[in-house]
Amino acid sequence: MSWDALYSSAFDRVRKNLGKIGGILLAYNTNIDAIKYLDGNDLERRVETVGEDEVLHYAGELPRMVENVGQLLGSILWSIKHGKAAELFVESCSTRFYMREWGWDELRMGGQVGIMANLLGGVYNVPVIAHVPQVSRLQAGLFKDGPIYVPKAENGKLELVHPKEFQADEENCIHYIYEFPRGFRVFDFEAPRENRFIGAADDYNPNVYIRPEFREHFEEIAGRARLAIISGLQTLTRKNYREPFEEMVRHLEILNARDVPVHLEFAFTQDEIVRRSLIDVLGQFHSVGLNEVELASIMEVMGEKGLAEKLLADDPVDPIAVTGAMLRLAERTSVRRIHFHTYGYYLALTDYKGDFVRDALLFAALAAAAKAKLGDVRSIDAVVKAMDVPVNERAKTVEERLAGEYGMKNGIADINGYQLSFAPTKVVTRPKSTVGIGDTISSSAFVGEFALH
Ligand code: 8BR
Ligand code: 8BR
Ligand code: GLC
Repeated sequence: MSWDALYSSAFDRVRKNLGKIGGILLAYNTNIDAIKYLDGNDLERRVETVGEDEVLHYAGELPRMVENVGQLLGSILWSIKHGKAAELFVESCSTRFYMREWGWDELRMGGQVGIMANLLGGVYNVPVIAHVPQVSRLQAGLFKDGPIYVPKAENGKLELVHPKEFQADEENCIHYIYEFPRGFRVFDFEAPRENRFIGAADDYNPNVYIRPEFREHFEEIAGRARLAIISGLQTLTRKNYREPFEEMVRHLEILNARDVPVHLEFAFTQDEIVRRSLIDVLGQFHSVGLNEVELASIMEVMGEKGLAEKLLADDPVDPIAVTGAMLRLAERTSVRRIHFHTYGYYLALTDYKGDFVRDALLFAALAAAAKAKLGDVRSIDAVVKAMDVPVNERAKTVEERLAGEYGMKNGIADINGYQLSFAPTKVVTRPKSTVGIGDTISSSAFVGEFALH
């Protein structure tokens, strides 16, 4: 069958079965994304006002966190220069005020949980229970209508209500997202690809604050879930990770005792100690989702420097190196499913077999193309419209290498008792924005797999 035919049949079958999945628990990070599409002249003027000496140093090396406006502007330049995403905590009040004054073009739902809740609940109509660290009016208003719930505890009794009905006036957790297109120019820098820098003016998500409703009523909350996705651990540091980690492991144990498969969305985790600790608990998850930078960062702390380098050497990323790294990770942790995504293709390594794994990847690629094209996916019909986006040409060489090395056919191969599934993706030439595509991919594939099985 052609890839277009496989795409179309995968979409139809996932769509038909989404109603059968049941509740999905999403924890822990939700915030408000204030998106600013950068303007080169404006940015240069701002740098000159602060003074190049205060700024340009950070374009060469990111600070650990943002403590003044010079560091903010320098970090934005770092992202542009490298074409890389970065996210830093903004501690200083005056810098938070500066970002607010600078303004935004668009307010959007942010955080892995928020983005996935709107997609799964608001678009796919699958019931979700979301952890929202702070329910401000602005935050609540960004949730789509649909079966999206947050736990509310009154007199020790738990209720599930839509965030708009939660009616609390808690704080705003705002992440300022500075987006730039490929080729964006400022001073002597030119962005090699589209991306963004994120300044988090938020005291809750970066510390993985877990609400009392979740701490006190987790058994009951877990009782409503058939699947779970955990995210938001990436901003923890060796200084603050122990307490939220302990609580997360308790949540995992409860979910595992109920046979609820849990997916970990592994975003870029700067702190090596936190990264190691995540690898240590990975075996308690059913599944993990990551990109090439994240996989390389894991190989590095596992002592696989050679593999880590290979993962970052080529474009498109060498699929044989990816498979080798996924096998190492699966053998080390016993996690049952590893979903890798990169620009142009996805791979999944599972300790179980079936076409449904590949078909869920194809469904996810359609959702990602819709997200890249539109910024916000409003309905499942917008997803099917992404069928028009052509399958990435460069994925052909990737497919040929997988066929040569592992005898892959129709995107499926057997390796050392595992199944390797492949999907060539649809890449949108001029994406509206880049934030949240990874979350769309991982949640659609994970949930799609259970819709099909
Ligand atoms: P993409 O650029 O493909 O989105 O990959 C994720 C990136 O996260 C990595 O390349 C890495 O640059 C980046 N990253 C993040 Br997010 N936060 C970072 C930080 N504080 N320091 C360095 N890199 C960071
Ligand atoms: P991360 O931020 O976790 O790297 O996720 C981004 C993913 O989005 C990439 O792995 C890539 O598969 C996908 N993606 C990007 Br970036 N740009 C895209 C585009 N223009 N069209 C479709 N998918 C895209
Ligand atoms: C991180 C950021 C958040 C953004 C999300 C997108 O969680 O903190 O602002 O919306 O990534 O994936």
